[in-house]
Amino acid sequence: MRKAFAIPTVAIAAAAFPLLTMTAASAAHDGSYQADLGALNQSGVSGTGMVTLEGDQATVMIEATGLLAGSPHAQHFHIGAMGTCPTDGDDANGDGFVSTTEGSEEYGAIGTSLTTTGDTSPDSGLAIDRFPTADDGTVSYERTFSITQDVQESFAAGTAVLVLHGVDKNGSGAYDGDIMSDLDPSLPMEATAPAACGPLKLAQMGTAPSGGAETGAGSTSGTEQQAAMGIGALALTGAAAAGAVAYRRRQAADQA
Ligand SMILES: [Cu+2]
Repeated sequence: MRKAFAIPTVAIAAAAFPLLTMTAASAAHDGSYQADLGALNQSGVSGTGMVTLEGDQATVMIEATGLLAGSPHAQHFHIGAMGTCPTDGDDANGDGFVSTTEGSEEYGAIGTSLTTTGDTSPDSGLAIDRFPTADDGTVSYERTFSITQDVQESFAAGTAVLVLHGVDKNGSGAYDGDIMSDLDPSLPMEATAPAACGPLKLAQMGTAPSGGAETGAGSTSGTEQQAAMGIGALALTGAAAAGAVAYRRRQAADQA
């Protein structure tokens, strides 16, 4: 007869855990991420990227200085590799540039094109008419849009990297030179080579900072929900166990 009581307990757990799993999955990447941009190709660029994720919505803020003024600077989330940035020493073919391709082993492929308007897919990776032009050598970018599943997963895995492109390596004041781009042979390498790079690291979990104690990362509605459901499931399991004990006592009393 004890087995009869085990069944409801299992049923309760089965009912509760799919919901727990769903909650965890949907919130896995939610939070605020920060990238401290480091210069590549001796660009002298510095800056910061902030990304807040909530579901498929991303709010992206970029502040950067030291860029070639008046020229477009492609900017992307790169995803799916090591989540790190190359150094100028990663110039594999020795042409004097760390190209976008040479850096991809570290930061991966384009996952999102951080355009000012319109499409944000990798297809817009070199849509130079829709990227910031750094009119005074600075970029101040903010936009909210939806991101794809693979990008969400890369953030959750800690492998999303912010990369800004376009570097005036020969100091001519424009994108030029004899070395052509690895991405588009009709463009100078200077137009597409990475100028700055920063891994996007989780700075704060969730989207509603409320001063969590132990982690210092605030609490999230998802976490609270999980905790509440966890307690509920335990309480139900406890009730079932207590019921089983009571039943056995009754049974023992009957037999006595
Ligand atoms: Cu890029």
